Amino acid sequence: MMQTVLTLSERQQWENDGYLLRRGLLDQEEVYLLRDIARRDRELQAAASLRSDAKGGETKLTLWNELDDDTIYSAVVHSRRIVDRMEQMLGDEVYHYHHKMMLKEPRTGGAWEWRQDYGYWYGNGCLFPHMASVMIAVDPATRENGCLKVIRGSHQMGRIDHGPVGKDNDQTGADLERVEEALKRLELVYCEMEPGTALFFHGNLLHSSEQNHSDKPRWSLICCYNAKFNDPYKAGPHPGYHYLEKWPDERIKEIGTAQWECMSAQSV
Ligand SMILES: O=C(O)CCC(=O)C(=O)O
Repeated sequence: MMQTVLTLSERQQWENDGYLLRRGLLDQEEVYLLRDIARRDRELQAAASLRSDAKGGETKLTLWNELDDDTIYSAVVHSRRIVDRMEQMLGDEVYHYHHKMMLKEPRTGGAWEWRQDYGYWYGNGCLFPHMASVMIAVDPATRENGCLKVIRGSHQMGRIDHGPVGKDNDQTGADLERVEEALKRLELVYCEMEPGTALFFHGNLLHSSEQNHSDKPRWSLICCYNAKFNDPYKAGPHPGYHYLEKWPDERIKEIGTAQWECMSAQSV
Protein backbone atom coordinates (compact mmCIF):
# COMPACT_ATOMS: atom_id res chain seq x y z
CA MET A 1 0.00 0.00 0.00
CA MET A 2 1.33 3.42 -0.97
CA GLN A 3 1.77 5.85 1.88
CA THR A 4 0.45 9.39 1.38
CA VAL A 5 3.31 11.79 2.13
CA LEU A 6 2.79 15.46 2.95
CA THR A 7 4.74 17.81 0.72
CA LEU A 8 7.13 20.32 2.27
CA SER A 9 4.70 23.16 1.58
CA GLU A 10 1.83 21.20 3.19
CA ARG A 11 3.97 20.62 6.29
CA GLN A 12 4.83 24.30 6.45
CA GLN A 13 1.18 25.29 6.08
CA TRP A 14 0.20 22.87 8.82
CA GLU A 15 2.82 24.26 11.16
CA ASN A 16 2.23 27.94 10.40
CA ASP A 17 -1.53 28.03 9.86
CA GLY A 18 -2.79 25.10 11.96
CA TYR A 19 -4.90 23.79 9.11
CA LEU A 20 -4.67 22.37 5.63
CA LEU A 21 -7.39 22.47 3.00
CA ARG A 22 -7.32 19.59 0.53
CA ARG A 23 -9.68 19.71 -2.43
CA GLY A 24 -11.07 16.43 -3.73
CA LEU A 25 -9.95 14.32 -0.77
CA LEU A 26 -13.03 12.25 -1.56
CA ASP A 27 -13.80 11.98 -5.27
CA GLN A 28 -17.29 12.68 -6.59
CA GLU A 29 -18.45 9.09 -6.52
CA GLU A 30 -17.27 8.66 -2.92
CA VAL A 31 -18.77 11.85 -1.59
CA TYR A 32 -22.11 11.34 -3.34
CA LEU A 33 -22.28 7.83 -1.88
CA LEU A 34 -21.52 9.29 1.53
CA ARG A 35 -24.19 11.97 1.12
CA ASP A 36 -26.87 9.61 -0.21
CA ILE A 37 -26.23 7.04 2.49
CA ALA A 38 -26.29 9.63 5.27
CA ARG A 39 -29.52 11.22 4.01
CA ARG A 40 -31.20 7.84 3.96
CA ASP A 41 -29.71 6.58 7.22
CA ARG A 42 -32.56 6.44 9.74
CA GLU A 43 -30.29 5.29 12.57
CA LEU A 44 -28.00 8.27 12.04
CA GLN A 45 -30.92 10.68 12.12
CA ALA A 46 -32.59 9.01 15.12
CA ALA A 47 -29.32 9.23 17.07
CA ALA A 48 -28.85 12.96 16.41
CA SER A 49 -28.60 15.23 19.44
CA LEU A 50 -29.35 18.93 19.61
CA ARG A 51 -27.22 21.73 21.11
CA SER A 52 -28.37 25.35 21.44
CA ASP A 53 -26.18 28.19 20.26
CA ALA A 54 -25.94 31.63 21.91
CA LYS A 55 -28.78 33.08 19.79
CA GLY A 56 -31.17 30.22 20.40
CA GLY A 57 -30.48 28.34 17.14
CA GLU A 58 -30.16 24.58 17.27
CA THR A 59 -27.21 22.59 16.00
CA LYS A 60 -27.62 18.91 15.37
CA LEU A 61 -25.02 16.15 15.30
CA THR A 62 -24.61 12.39 15.52
CA LEU A 63 -21.42 11.16 17.16
CA TRP A 64 -19.82 7.70 17.19
CA ASN A 65 -17.02 6.52 19.48
CA GLU A 66 -16.89 3.10 17.81
CA LEU A 67 -16.01 1.93 14.32
CA ASP A 68 -17.64 -0.90 12.42
CA ASP A 69 -16.77 -2.93 9.34
CA ASP A 70 -19.71 -2.07 7.14
CA THR A 71 -20.37 1.67 7.06
CA ILE A 72 -18.88 4.25 4.76
CA TYR A 73 -18.34 6.55 7.76
CA SER A 74 -15.92 4.03 9.31
CA ALA A 75 -14.24 3.37 5.96
CA VAL A 76 -13.44 7.09 5.71
CA VAL A 77 -12.03 7.12 9.27
CA HIS A 78 -9.76 4.14 8.46
CA SER A 79 -8.67 5.41 5.04
CA ARG A 80 -4.95 5.68 4.38
CA ARG A 81 -5.25 9.04 2.71
CA ILE A 82 -6.47 10.53 6.01
CA VAL A 83 -4.63 8.43 8.60
CA ASP A 84 -1.22 8.77 6.88
CA ARG A 85 -1.58 12.54 6.83
CA MET A 86 -2.74 12.70 10.43
CA GLU A 87 0.27 10.68 11.55
CA GLN A 88 2.63 13.10 9.87
CA MET A 89 0.78 16.08 11.29
CA LEU A 90 0.73 14.74 14.85
CA GLY A 91 4.15 13.08 14.70
CA ASP A 92 3.09 9.64 15.96
CA GLU A 93 0.79 6.73 15.30
CA VAL A 94 -2.78 8.02 15.67
CA TYR A 95 -5.97 6.38 16.84
CA HIS A 96 -9.65 7.11 16.30
CA TYR A 97 -10.96 9.42 19.03
CA HIS A 98 -14.48 9.71 17.58
CA HIS A 99 -16.29 10.84 14.43
CA LYS A 100 -19.47 12.82 13.94
CA MET A 101 -21.88 13.95 11.25
CA MET A 102 -22.76 17.62 11.60
CA LEU A 103 -26.32 18.11 10.34
CA LYS A 104 -26.64 21.82 9.72
CA GLU A 105 -30.15 22.01 8.37
CA PRO A 106 -31.63 24.68 6.05
CA ARG A 107 -32.93 27.78 7.88
CA THR A 108 -32.78 26.19 11.34
CA GLY A 109 -29.14 25.03 11.57
CA GLY A 110 -27.49 26.68 14.56
CA ALA A 111 -24.10 28.28 15.01
CA TRP A 112 -21.00 26.83 16.65
CA GLU A 113 -19.37 29.33 19.00
CA TRP A 114 -15.63 30.08 18.90
CA ARG A 115 -13.66 27.19 20.34
CA GLN A 116 -10.56 25.07 20.17
CA ASP A 117 -11.26 21.35 20.25
CA TYR A 118 -8.40 20.86 22.72
CA GLY A 119 -10.09 23.55 24.82
CA TYR A 120 -12.54 20.89 25.97
CA TRP A 121 -10.67 17.65 25.10
CA TYR A 122 -8.13 18.85 27.70
CA GLY A 123 -10.72 18.00 30.35
CA ASN A 124 -10.83 14.42 29.05
CA GLY A 125 -7.35 13.66 30.41
CA CYS A 126 -5.31 14.35 27.27
CA LEU A 127 -2.04 15.94 28.42
CA PHE A 128 -0.87 17.24 25.05
CA PRO A 129 -2.65 19.12 22.25
CA HIS A 130 -1.47 16.53 19.70
CA MET A 131 -4.98 15.96 18.47
CA ALA A 132 -6.61 16.95 15.20
CA SER A 133 -9.72 16.62 13.09
CA VAL A 134 -10.56 16.42 9.44
CA MET A 135 -13.84 17.99 8.33
CA ILE A 136 -15.14 16.63 5.02
CA ALA A 137 -17.80 18.61 3.18
CA VAL A 138 -20.77 16.40 2.32
CA ASP A 139 -22.76 19.33 0.88
CA PRO A 140 -21.25 22.52 -0.52
CA ALA A 141 -20.26 24.68 2.48
CA THR A 142 -20.63 28.39 1.78
CA ARG A 143 -20.84 31.61 3.77
CA GLU A 144 -24.61 31.51 3.22
CA ASN A 145 -25.11 28.10 4.83
CA GLY A 146 -22.64 28.57 7.68
CA CYS A 147 -19.28 27.20 6.55
CA LEU A 148 -16.50 26.80 9.08
CA LYS A 149 -14.46 29.92 9.95
CA VAL A 150 -10.96 29.62 11.32
CA ILE A 151 -8.37 32.05 12.70
CA ARG A 152 -5.22 31.31 10.77
CA GLY A 153 -2.26 30.56 13.03
CA SER A 154 -4.31 30.69 16.26
CA HIS A 155 -3.13 27.18 17.25
CA GLN A 156 0.18 28.90 18.09
CA MET A 157 -1.53 30.77 20.94
CA GLY A 158 -1.75 27.56 22.96
CA ARG A 159 -4.85 26.50 24.78
CA ILE A 160 -7.26 29.28 25.74
CA ASP A 161 -9.67 29.08 28.71
CA HIS A 162 -13.05 27.61 27.79
CA GLY A 163 -16.40 27.73 29.54
CA PRO A 164 -20.05 26.94 28.92
CA VAL A 165 -21.78 29.08 26.25
CA GLY A 166 -25.05 28.93 24.34
CA LYS A 167 -28.63 29.50 25.44
CA ASP A 168 -28.69 26.50 27.80
CA ASN A 169 -24.91 26.39 28.30
CA ASP A 170 -25.00 23.58 25.73
CA GLN A 171 -21.71 24.38 24.03
CA THR A 172 -18.18 24.92 25.33
CA GLY A 173 -16.66 28.14 24.02
CA ALA A 174 -13.34 29.98 24.15
CA ASP A 175 -12.78 33.15 26.20
CA LEU A 176 -14.15 35.81 23.83
CA GLU A 177 -11.84 38.56 25.05
CA ARG A 178 -8.88 36.55 23.69
CA VAL A 179 -10.76 35.61 20.50
CA GLU A 180 -11.45 39.29 19.80
CA GLU A 181 -7.80 40.21 20.36
CA ALA A 182 -6.68 37.31 18.15
CA LEU A 183 -8.97 38.60 15.40
CA LYS A 184 -7.18 41.98 15.47
CA ARG A 185 -3.82 40.31 14.72
CA LEU A 186 -4.57 37.16 12.78
CA GLU A 187 -6.50 36.47 9.59
CA LEU A 188 -10.10 35.26 9.69
CA VAL A 189 -10.64 32.63 6.97
CA TYR A 190 -14.03 31.41 5.75
CA CYS A 191 -13.51 27.81 4.63
CA GLU A 192 -15.88 27.48 1.70
CA MET A 193 -15.77 23.88 0.53
CA GLU A 194 -17.06 21.78 -2.35
CA PRO A 195 -18.37 18.29 -1.51
CA GLY A 196 -15.33 16.04 -0.99
CA THR A 197 -13.02 18.88 0.09
CA ALA A 198 -11.39 18.27 3.45
CA LEU A 199 -10.10 20.62 6.10
CA PHE A 200 -7.49 19.12 8.44
CA PHE A 201 -7.27 21.27 11.57
CA HIS A 202 -5.21 21.28 14.74
CA GLY A 203 -6.79 20.79 18.17
CA ASN A 204 -5.79 24.31 19.20
CA LEU A 205 -7.05 26.10 16.08
CA LEU A 206 -9.83 28.57 16.90
CA HIS A 207 -12.90 27.85 14.79
CA SER A 208 -16.62 28.61 14.70
CA SER A 209 -19.50 28.71 12.26
CA GLU A 210 -22.61 30.82 11.82
CA GLN A 211 -26.26 29.82 11.61
CA ASN A 212 -27.63 28.47 8.35
CA HIS A 213 -30.19 30.97 7.08
CA SER A 214 -30.14 29.54 3.55
CA ASP A 215 -32.43 26.91 2.06
CA LYS A 216 -29.49 24.47 1.60
CA PRO A 217 -28.29 21.88 4.11
CA ARG A 218 -24.66 21.93 5.21
CA TRP A 219 -23.77 18.44 6.36
CA SER A 220 -20.21 17.46 7.04
CA LEU A 221 -18.35 14.48 8.46
CA ILE A 222 -15.72 15.27 11.09
CA CYS A 223 -13.22 12.55 12.04
CA CYS A 224 -11.11 13.19 15.13
CA TYR A 225 -7.78 11.55 16.00
CA ASN A 226 -5.43 11.49 18.95
CA ALA A 227 -1.70 10.65 19.01
CA LYS A 228 -0.87 7.29 20.56
CA PHE A 229 1.55 8.86 23.08
CA ASN A 230 -1.29 11.17 24.21
CA ASP A 231 -3.43 8.31 25.54
CA PRO A 232 -5.70 10.00 28.15
CA TYR A 233 -4.69 9.38 31.78
CA LYS A 234 -8.32 8.96 32.86
CA ALA A 235 -11.57 7.69 31.39
CA GLY A 236 -13.56 10.31 29.48
CA PRO A 237 -16.36 10.54 26.93
CA HIS A 238 -14.11 9.26 24.11
CA PRO A 239 -11.90 6.17 23.99
CA GLY A 240 -8.29 5.72 25.02
CA TYR A 241 -5.62 4.34 22.72
CA HIS A 242 -6.57 1.35 20.59
CA TYR A 243 -4.89 0.28 17.37
CA LEU A 244 -6.42 1.81 14.21
CA GLU A 245 -6.04 -0.30 11.07
CA LYS A 246 -5.26 1.63 7.90
CA TRP A 247 -7.49 0.54 5.06
CA PRO A 248 -6.70 0.93 1.36
CA ASP A 249 -8.48 3.88 -0.19
CA GLU A 250 -10.62 1.65 -2.47
CA ARG A 251 -12.50 0.37 0.59
CA ILE A 252 -14.52 3.62 0.76
CA LYS A 253 -16.27 2.80 -2.53
CA GLU A 254 -16.50 -0.94 -1.86
CA ILE A 255 -18.07 -0.55 1.59
CA GLY A 256 -20.20 2.43 0.53
CA THR A 257 -21.62 0.55 -2.45
CA ALA A 258 -22.42 -2.51 -0.31
CA GLN A 259 -24.07 -0.31 2.36
CA TRP A 260 -26.12 1.51 -0.28
CA GLU A 261 -27.30 -1.78 -1.84
CA CYS A 262 -28.23 -3.12 1.57
CA MET A 263 -30.23 0.05 2.39
CA SER A 264 -31.96 -0.08 -1.02
CA ALA A 265 -32.87 -3.75 -0.54
CA GLN A 266 -34.35 -3.00 2.89
CA SER A 267 -36.51 -0.18 1.60
CA VAL A 268 -38.29 -2.17 -1.19
O1 LIG B 1 -19.79 22.03 12.16
C1 LIG B 1 -19.37 23.12 12.53
O2 LIG B 1 -19.69 24.15 12.00
C2 LIG B 1 -18.39 23.26 13.66
C3 LIG B 1 -18.22 22.05 14.45
C4 LIG B 1 -17.27 22.26 15.54
O3 LIG B 1 -16.84 23.33 15.83
C5 LIG B 1 -16.82 21.15 16.32
O4 LIG B 1 -17.40 20.08 16.22
O5 LIG B 1 -15.86 21.35 17.08
